[in-house]
Amino acid sequence: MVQNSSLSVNPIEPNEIDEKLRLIPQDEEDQAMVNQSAIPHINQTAVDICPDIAGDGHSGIIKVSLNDTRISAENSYYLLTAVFLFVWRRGRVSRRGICLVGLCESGKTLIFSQLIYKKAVESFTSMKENVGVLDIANQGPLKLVDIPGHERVRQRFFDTYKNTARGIIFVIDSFSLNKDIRDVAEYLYNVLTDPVISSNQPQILILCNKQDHALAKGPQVIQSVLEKEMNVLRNTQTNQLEAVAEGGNRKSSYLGQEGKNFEFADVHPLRIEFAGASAHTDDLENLKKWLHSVA
Ligand SMILES: Nc1nc2c(ncn2[C@@H]2O[C@H](COP(=O)(O)OP(=O)(O)O)[C@@H](O)[C@H]2O)c(=O)[nH]1
Ligand SMILES: [Mg+2]
Repeated sequence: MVQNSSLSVNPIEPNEIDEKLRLIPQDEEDQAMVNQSAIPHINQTAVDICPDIAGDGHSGIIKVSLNDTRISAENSYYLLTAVFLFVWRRGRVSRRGICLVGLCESGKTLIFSQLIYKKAVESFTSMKENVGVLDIANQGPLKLVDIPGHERVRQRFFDTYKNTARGIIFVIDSFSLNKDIRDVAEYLYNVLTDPVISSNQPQILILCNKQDHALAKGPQVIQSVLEKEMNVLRNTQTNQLEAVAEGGNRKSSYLGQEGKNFEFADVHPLRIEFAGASAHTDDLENLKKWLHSVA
């Protein structure tokens, strides 16, 4: 159970955010990781440092004999793997953003203000993002970004912040889902098939907000309703893609597993979780637990 006290939050100016995020000790972690990785020793017999050759003035020449120079394919493989892991982990460690996305009126800004200001702040439909810092106890700060849901601007803001996303919270209005199901599924489909998201693999939480509403659907029902809608959408999108680019690499953009109905569990390697919340009653425990696990 995440204690409220373990997740303290501060509204903060954008330039202060960068200052705070710089405090994360990335280099130590990276160094530890490289030390632990399986970089093989360069075989001492393969490369000899020549002692001074009397009279020729050349010292420290690297003498390499033909038999010994071979850096084996295995060693190259280990070295490349280590470099790749180093670069990948460095990218992952430096990604400290959490993007709040979802349709207009789903409750993103109320969630943002409950987490950052610890109170409900009524907001108007915004065309600008809100940015604040969450301090997760023992795990460092996360930069929370509330991305406006308006169709005209949301892609632009998502493009700006998606590269730094360590996690994405997709907020759903659990009461009005029936009415909005098509739009919700389309937006979610776009997020999940985004090449940057597929490549960086941030953790994804589908947050079923407004659970305080008497007619709200629970997270499990929402998951199955969404899976059905995503299935329909995937068929349409796949058919369109095939029509446009015959012979193209369809698999790269295929969401889930081919030959069966769409399930969130099949969207490898993304980890997608569902949880309920009510920003209105400040019931955000599931969200705080998730933030803790992501940080
Ligand atoms: N009943 C209820 N209303 C909520 C909840 N979260 C947000 N709202 C209301 O839904 C409306 C839209 O919220 P807002 O945060 O502006 O949504 P956004 O457009 O996604 O940023 C506002 O009137 C909020 O008070 C909730 O958990 N329960
Ligand atoms: Mg808003």
